[in-house]
Amino acid sequence: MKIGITCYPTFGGSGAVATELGLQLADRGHEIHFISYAQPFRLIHFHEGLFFHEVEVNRYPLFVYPPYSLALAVSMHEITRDHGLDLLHVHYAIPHATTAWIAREMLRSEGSDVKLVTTLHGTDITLVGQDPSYWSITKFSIERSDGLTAVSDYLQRETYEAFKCPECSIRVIPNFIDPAVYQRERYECQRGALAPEDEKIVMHISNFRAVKRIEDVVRVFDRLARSVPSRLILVGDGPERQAAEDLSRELGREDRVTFLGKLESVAELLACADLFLLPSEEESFGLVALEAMASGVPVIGSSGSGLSEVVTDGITGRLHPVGDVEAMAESAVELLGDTERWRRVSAAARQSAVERFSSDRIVPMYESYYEEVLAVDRA
Ligand code: GMT
Repeated sequence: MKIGITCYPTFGGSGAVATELGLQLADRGHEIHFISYAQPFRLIHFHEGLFFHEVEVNRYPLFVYPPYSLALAVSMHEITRDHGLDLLHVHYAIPHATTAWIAREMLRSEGSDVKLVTTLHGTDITLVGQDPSYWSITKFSIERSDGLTAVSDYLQRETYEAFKCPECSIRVIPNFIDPAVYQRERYECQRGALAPEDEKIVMHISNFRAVKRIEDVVRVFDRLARSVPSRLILVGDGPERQAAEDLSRELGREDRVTFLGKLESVAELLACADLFLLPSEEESFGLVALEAMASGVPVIGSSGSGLSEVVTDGITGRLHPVGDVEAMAESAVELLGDTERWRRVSAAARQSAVERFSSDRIVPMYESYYEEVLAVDRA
């Protein structure tokens, strides 16, 4: 198949999933065209069967807000036409599903066509898409996609609920990891560079937005550090970073908390971690938790959203209600204070990640879904 993929190319789960999917599909013999304003961050090397098209946005002085969505629609239209794409697969509905719909309409007006598959990732449905300024166009665009996927049952339910579209048929295709990349034994962990030998390494990786509840990460760590010698390593950047830095100083933990900033690849770091914290308000899936699990790192996080489909409470980590930092810290102490229990949970986390979410299992689900979508007209 010839497939156009559009995603947010910057740091973030949806871009990571889209890029890994493109790479895996290219390895399986498909021709993949990435269409976006920048090279996706995990797409750094030449890869056979994979092409990147940068969208140019004209910055005419009249444009206070340069219309990226329109420039993207034009690129999608031209690339589909020039390369004979079968399908456009867009990740994160806003604005990509609307943009792809425009491109498809342009193609139809010229007597050709392309199928449109939208993957819903999270806040495009649970937060941004429900804002009155985006709700109606998000509903319109997802209803007009030829195929719709969501990364968890939770997100599928939220979409039906929020957009009242019982006629939308949403296929759940979970996120995935390459077990060979996220593998504790593969990397020689430079523990000494992160923490003294006798300290446990607690990690959090995100884009530091409010939904991640970074202050809870610091509070859980503060309680843990009272009884277990440990260090908190924070990877990423975003609007809540300053608040987290301030809080760690306020709690007198600044010498135990390290902010590493944004990093392109986290597999090597995860291989050093003893515990991963993800106490988010909501996660449609929690890809980074899956990456941690595949690296043999138990996860402590919040219950009540898609993370419950990734982490099995009591087996591969612990989940507690959002904001219950006391319970999360207690679980962290129990886990890190008992080597036997930690080994058991670490092994179960790796096993569960590989058995349920390995790319070999999930990528073919996308392939068969594409085939189903493409077959509709031919039937
Ligand atoms: O929805 C977002 O916040 C953005 C998105 C991203 O690009 O990072 O994250 C979402 O998609 C990821 C990949 O499918 C999921 O693993 C994250 O759980 C999800 N984020 C939220 O639901 C907050």
